[in-house]
Amino acid sequence: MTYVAKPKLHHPTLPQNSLCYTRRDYEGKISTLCAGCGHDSISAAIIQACWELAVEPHRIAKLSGIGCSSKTPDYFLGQSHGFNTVHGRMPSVLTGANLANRDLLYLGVSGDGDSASIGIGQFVHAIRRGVNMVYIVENNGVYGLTKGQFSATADQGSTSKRGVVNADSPIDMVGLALQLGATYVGRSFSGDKQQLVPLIKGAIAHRGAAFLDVISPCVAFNNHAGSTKSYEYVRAHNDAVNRLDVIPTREEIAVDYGEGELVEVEQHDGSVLRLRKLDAGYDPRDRIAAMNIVQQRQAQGEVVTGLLYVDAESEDLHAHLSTDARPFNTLGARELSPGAAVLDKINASLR
Ligand SMILES: Cc1ncc(C[n+]2csc(CCOP(=O)(O)OP(=O)(O)O)c2C)c(N)n1
Ligand code: SF4
Ligand SMILES: [Mg+2]
Repeated sequence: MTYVAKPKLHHPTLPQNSLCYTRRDYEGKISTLCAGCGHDSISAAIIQACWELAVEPHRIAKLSGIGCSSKTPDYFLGQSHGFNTVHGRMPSVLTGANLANRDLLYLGVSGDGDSASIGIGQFVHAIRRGVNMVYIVENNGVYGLTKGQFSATADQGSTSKRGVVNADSPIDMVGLALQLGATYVGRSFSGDKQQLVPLIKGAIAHRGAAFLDVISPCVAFNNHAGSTKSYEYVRAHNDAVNRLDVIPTREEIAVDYGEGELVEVEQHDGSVLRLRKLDAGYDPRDRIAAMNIVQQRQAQGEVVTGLLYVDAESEDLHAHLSTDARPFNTLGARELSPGAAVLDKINASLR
């Protein structure tokens, strides 16, 4: 329970990262989610990724909406900045925070209800504007918090726990993100930490809108036969196109792979995304091909996972708007409020 505080004492032999922090330093409160909920595994993957990258916790801002998924930021990165918005409104609050201070790493955590139903208008504009962020949708196909109604990502023909058939067409968040211009797009499964942790690390290193659709089974309302978001269904239909390693700098590359099995993409910060191909013909630098394969495999009932698309030349909203690089909290009163004369000049220039 959240009122049970975690002990602060660390065992002295716990492994530490380059900042001398243990994984415990990236944890949050004790989770109140149902035992076995996929969302808890995603929280564990976020903790692992931030610990491995040795991100300073005070450099991260985690934002969410409303839902079981949106509660999870309470359970990780307890020493980071946090903002729990109104249902579906996380993207605009994140966009504003990012514009005010580009020095933080923005982590948006949401659910399929939060982002594909009530918040879809917010989601699409944050993605198409290229806000520099890691946007994770913890996708279980239902509104878990309000007791399991179908969400907009539930597959047509899938059944609820009580046997009701979903007649509506699903929204595919990955297809949407690709179409909207996201520059880093991945899909993963909460039960595959080996795949998910590097995808999150790559997204953190990426400059621009990085989107991750993570299938995350709801054990209370959507883990039965007939659901396409259950542990069993996703394990049986998981079609990974590649496996990702994130190498912090080019020098550190040590592993040997056979020729033709690798794609390497260098990101702005010098980190290298090293992709081992599982699908020989798949090139994650081709947006149209990514859109095609996602649609084709989906029609066959498969769940395509991995790093589906990356644009190494990506730009973010600040570059589009040519904003001042200085965070607002470093500016003085005169710069933030330059007075009526300056405002008159701006107005005159627009007449
Ligand atoms: C404005 C508003 N409308 C409706 C609700 C009720 N509500 C709370 S959470 C939720 C859906 C959450 O679903 P999802 O984002 O998929 O999260 P999950 O619980 O499945 O992780 C709804 C409809 C609300 N809190 N606020
Ligand atoms: S209701 Fe579903 S989504 Fe919510 S905590 Fe329980 S298993 Fe997770
Ligand atoms: Mg949901």
